[in-house]
Amino acid sequence: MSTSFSTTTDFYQIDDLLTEEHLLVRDAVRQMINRDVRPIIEDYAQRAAFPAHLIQKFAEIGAFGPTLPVEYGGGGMDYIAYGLITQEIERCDSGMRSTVSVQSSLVMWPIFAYGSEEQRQKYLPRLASGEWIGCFGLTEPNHGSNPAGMLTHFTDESDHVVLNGSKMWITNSPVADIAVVWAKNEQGRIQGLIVEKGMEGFSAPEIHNKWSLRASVTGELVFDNVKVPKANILPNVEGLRGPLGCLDNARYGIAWGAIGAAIDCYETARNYALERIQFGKPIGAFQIQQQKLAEMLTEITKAQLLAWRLGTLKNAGKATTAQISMAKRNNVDMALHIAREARQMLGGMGITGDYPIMRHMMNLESVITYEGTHDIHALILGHEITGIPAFK
Ligand code: TGC
Ligand code: FAD
Repeated sequence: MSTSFSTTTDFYQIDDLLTEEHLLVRDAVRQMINRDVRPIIEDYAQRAAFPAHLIQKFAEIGAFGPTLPVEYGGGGMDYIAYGLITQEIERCDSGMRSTVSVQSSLVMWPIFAYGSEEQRQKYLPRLASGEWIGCFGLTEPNHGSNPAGMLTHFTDESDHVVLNGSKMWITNSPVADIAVVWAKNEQGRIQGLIVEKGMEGFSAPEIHNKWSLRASVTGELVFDNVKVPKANILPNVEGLRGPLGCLDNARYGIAWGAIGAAIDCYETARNYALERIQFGKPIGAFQIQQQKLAEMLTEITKAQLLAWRLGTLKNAGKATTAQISMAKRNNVDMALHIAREARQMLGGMGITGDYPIMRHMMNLESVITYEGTHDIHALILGHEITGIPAFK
């Protein structure tokens, strides 16, 4: 049935492709976000403060480890459900989605996929319940896009190893109880270690003065002769494929999350365009503003289809790194473009904290940079297309 006036961002009826469980999960997250996060997030972002009390709320709705088995505290859900969770959270704030992405995809997932049974049992239930918060240390001050060049390393000292080096730009590091850290062994092979808060020589200073992800806490990880028990080394992976495997999951979640930010900007702009009167008419009556809205809805719809199809491939274990790169790259770029257009549609009001658009826009500058920059994802696709790696 056609309507003359559409208020939906489910323009292609993608909800019809979702199961009852997907819809229940999405609605539960949306409800919690609208009740507990939306009313406070702007204030936290303005003060550059991390709303730590929300960790418990995220745990209660099952946002930590939703795809992991129930026996470890996970949700036993599929990847579409995970995508819907990140979408609903990022609809409110990318920084809050970051907290969830890191805990689920970059801390719990590697412990599950690469860890020993003892490590799974020790860490996963506590991370799922929000008792512990984790962070993921791959990037270094001089090795961002090229993590293979990392300098952080450890030496073998019988029952433990000694870790030295530093990591930079680490989401959640100042508040984390554990850090999954990627470092080179004496043979120069990359391995993952679980470093715990309180280990001597380990510190996690906060990075200040961010104009982006202000409600998310970011820091460094510094290792000065830290003695890490060998039992804390992830036994089942070696090489860059360890951390890059985690990134596949987190990038997938971001591809969905960015749609949430785009929808929030689009809906804000649409509502404003219908209310704001200039030249005696709502600005939404002018063709150029209608064109902006038409393009936004089109791009959101395309991004939704990309994410949904990628989710079905992921559920079938068939999603490739290059497919994930395409979705992360496209959807974040799409969201950032919509945020900039929506900001303009609000005129001067668009730069204030009375509306969420400027916060989304600034947040998305980080999202388009972390988990592989926009350019690096183009190169991953270029490699796939030509067989020639341009980053070497
Ligand atoms: P390359 O030679 O291509 O590969 C090295 C080894 O890794 C394997 N591999 C993968 N394995 C699993 N999953 C993937 N996605 C994989 N991609 C590659 C590959 O088969 C090979 O294995 P092996 O066994 O033969 O050694 O690696 P390269 O050094 O040439 O680098 C390629 C490049 C540039 C694409 C890669 O380094 C890259 O993706 N760089 C971007 C770095 C990045 O994304 N950093 C993110 C840091 S974490 C973060 O930002 C968290 S923000 C979280 C938040 O707040 O939400
Ligand atoms: P660089 O690698 O120095 O890149 C600078 C520019 O050069 C970019 O435009 C890039 O695209 C371009 N470039 C680099 N190499 C090439 C090439 N071969 N060809 C063409 N162009 C190239 N990391 C973690 O490990 N854990 C985290 O939790 C985490 N959280 C983050 C949170 C925030 C808020 C931010 C901003 C970053 C976070 N990061 C984290 C780090 C993030 O992954 C890196 O910033 C990102 O990978 C880029 O690295 P870089 O900043 O060193 O930029």
